[in-house]
Amino acid sequence: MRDTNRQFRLAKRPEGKPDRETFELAETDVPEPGPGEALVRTRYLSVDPYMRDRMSAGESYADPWDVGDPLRGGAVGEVVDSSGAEFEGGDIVVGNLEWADYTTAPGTELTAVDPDLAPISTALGVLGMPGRTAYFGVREVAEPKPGDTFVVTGAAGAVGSVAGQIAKLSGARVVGFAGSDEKVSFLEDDLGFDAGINYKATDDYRAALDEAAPDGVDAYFDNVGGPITDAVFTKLNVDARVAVCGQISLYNATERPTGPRKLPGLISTRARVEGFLVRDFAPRFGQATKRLGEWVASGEIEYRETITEGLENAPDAFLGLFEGENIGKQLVKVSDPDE
Ligand code: NAP
Ligand code: FER
Repeated sequence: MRDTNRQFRLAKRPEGKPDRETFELAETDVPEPGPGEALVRTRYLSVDPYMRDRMSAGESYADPWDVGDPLRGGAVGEVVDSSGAEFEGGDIVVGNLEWADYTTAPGTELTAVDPDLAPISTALGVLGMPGRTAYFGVREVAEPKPGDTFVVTGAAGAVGSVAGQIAKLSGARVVGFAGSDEKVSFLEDDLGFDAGINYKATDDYRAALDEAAPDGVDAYFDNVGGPITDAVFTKLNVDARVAVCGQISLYNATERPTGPRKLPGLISTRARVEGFLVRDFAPRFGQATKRLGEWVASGEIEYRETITEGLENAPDAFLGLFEGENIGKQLVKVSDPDE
């Protein structure tokens, strides 16, 4: 148990790309749980692309933080004081916690994690929000069929790496865009993708697709947007489905981008382009987590984590998402058991 608490706050709203100045680390007292609340010691916290949206004041699916607010997000922790909450000391829980050593939270907003089922960090990745996003985005929105060509961008990341494997299990030919040769070999050699494209090694995404997806694209799971997506749109087949999951290449843009300019093609293809939020599937989260757990246990789905050590390095872990520094789920390890 630490004597004091450390907590990251939003120091200022970023213009364009956030940097270290966006964050402020404050020392506070360890908070006291109120009635029905638990005191949770953070073990792992998740950094996610959507947090960039919360740093800006504009309208978004994600509520903006105010300057001075503690940063928050998905985290796994250990209950150290359960006064009033239905948990016991030592229980592992997942919830929306502060980027801090300790957070108090209503017991009703915490979910138990079974440490015997899988490493507890997976509750933030393959068996957590990103895994569920891949599960519903592929099965309910992109809907790959046997023999289809399925393309995913951000393919070596938390969502993309799982989405591609689920599409593969559906019998599709799977092609992934990622930002390094190391990531492409992860896709092809470890995850069983049919082809990977290192988009940083070429400007001609259309030519890369001509080679990797010679029969065109039937299902597209878009995590990044921008020029790669423009190129994929030119390869869509009749009745293709596009699942708009994320647009990370645009999250730091200071001006609203023009386009997409590839919409005329949708007339001939009658393709469906559909955005989605994982929360829309909340009533079925249990089903998704169970299925993902079975796939992980059987080895049909593999997962990777990139773990940054130390709460003080959480900003670097977050900023690294925009530079492609992570393979698989980016996490921050905040404490060890028995510390
Ligand atoms: P992630 O893919 O693990 O990390 C982000 C990755 O994006 C980086 O590793 C980087 O890989 C890639 N990237 C960064 N800048 C890029 C650029 N300019 N162009 C192309 N690729 C770029 O993150 P994640 O948590 O799995 O999220 C993936 C996407 O899904 C994000 O867009 C996120 O907002 C979205 N998402 C949506 C929902 C939903 O409910 N709709 C839920 C979760 C996540 P490279 O090395 O390949 O560049
Ligand atoms: C993301 C993570 C989560 C994201 C959106 C969400 C578009 C939203 C989830 C929800 O509210 O259901 O990176 O980017």
